[in-house]
Amino acid sequence: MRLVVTIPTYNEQENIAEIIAKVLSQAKKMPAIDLHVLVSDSHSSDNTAKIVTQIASNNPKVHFLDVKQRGLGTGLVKGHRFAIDKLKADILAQMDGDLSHDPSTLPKMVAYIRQGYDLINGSRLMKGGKNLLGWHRRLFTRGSSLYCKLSWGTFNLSEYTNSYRVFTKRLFDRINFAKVPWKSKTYIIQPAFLYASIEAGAKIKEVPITFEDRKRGYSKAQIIAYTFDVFKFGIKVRLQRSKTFAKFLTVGFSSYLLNAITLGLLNRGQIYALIIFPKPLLSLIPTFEGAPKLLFLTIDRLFIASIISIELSIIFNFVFHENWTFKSRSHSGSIIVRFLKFNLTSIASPIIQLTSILIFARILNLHEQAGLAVGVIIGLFFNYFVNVIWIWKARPSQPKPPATIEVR
Ligand SMILES: Nc1nc2c(ncn2[C@@H]2O[C@H](COP(=O)(O)OP(=O)(O)O)[C@@H](O)[C@H]2O)c(=O)[nH]1
Ligand SMILES: [Mg+2]
Repeated sequence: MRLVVTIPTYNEQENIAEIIAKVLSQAKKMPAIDLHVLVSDSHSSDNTAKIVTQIASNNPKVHFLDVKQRGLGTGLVKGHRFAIDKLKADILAQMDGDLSHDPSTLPKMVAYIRQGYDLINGSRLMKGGKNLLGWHRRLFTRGSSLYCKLSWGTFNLSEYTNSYRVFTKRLFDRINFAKVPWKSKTYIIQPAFLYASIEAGAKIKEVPITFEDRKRGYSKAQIIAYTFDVFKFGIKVRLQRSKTFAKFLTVGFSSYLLNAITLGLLNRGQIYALIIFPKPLLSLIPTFEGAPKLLFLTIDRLFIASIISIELSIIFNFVFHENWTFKSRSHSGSIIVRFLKFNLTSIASPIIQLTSILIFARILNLHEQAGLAVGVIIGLFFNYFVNVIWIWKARPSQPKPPATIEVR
């Protein structure tokens, strides 16, 4: 059985020789496996190509492919394609070329493939896993994993944005790449490939891994653009998966606008930066400095304005969910009870929003509107799940009519 480990590279001249040697040294732990390494390079401007072709010319187990264009997705997808078509791989693996992934985990991952799994996902977030990056990168990893979990509805997977994976040729051939944004310049291929594997019905196993920060060279990750792509991808998945969620998002977004406009008018007399009134509508309520304090809360204009605008958006949400979003779901019991339940579950969302507004404004010294926007997104997912589980439940499924017999 042939295993090809694809290492995508862009300017890894300081690391590439060492990682190739370390991967090859795993061969003795996998006697039944014919281990090859493929470096899939995006036309590096440093000496990566030169170093690898040199190694490859002395070692038939090492291969080099120049995919010409930039992009991690391009490097990975074209690399795996080459591994299947030209190198006749049965098992495909991928790991970073900067020694962040430890090759000594490979034999364990391959063993799971041989037990019948289709995809082994290296996870920094499960028990035993470690992520040794700086705090903002750790925040990205955790945040995007939580977001993917919620937006895809995949609660059995812990990690989404890591690249260390092993999978079968059979799985790769079943993936519909028309639906995978693999030509993107960000690393969206990582969650997107995982999602495509789930869609293809893959049997997935996660194994804990330690992610070391690179010691040499530089990171090519563009975290802001990547975050944006992860967000977009989650929305796309949801829209595909459920029209109800699309309606829920529309109502949520409209109620966010209502919330933001109300907050702006009450607190500043503005809609975002647009000045509407010379004074805030709540100008009689003092701002932070002159406001009364209650335990750890300051009852100032921002606080009162937030409460009013949030409450207004709850009512707006309920009216639209009742009559539009969840119209076709079960409406058993009285509307009053549903409204009370909705208010009760809605408490979590404003608490999340208020906490977010206050953290942004008071601790991070950022604009309260940014805090509201972040709070709304987190609150939204929370609310959706509580709504469909508790308030507007699925209708009990109708027994299927017996299959009709075709008469010619
Ligand atoms: N083929 C290819 N590989 C890339 C590209 N960008 C990054 N990589 C590789 O992807 C792996 C992870 O990239 P890195 O910059 O370390 O990102 P980080 O680990 O998320 O900070 C490394 O092996 C990079 O050389 C690219 O445009 N093309
Ligand atoms: Mg790296």
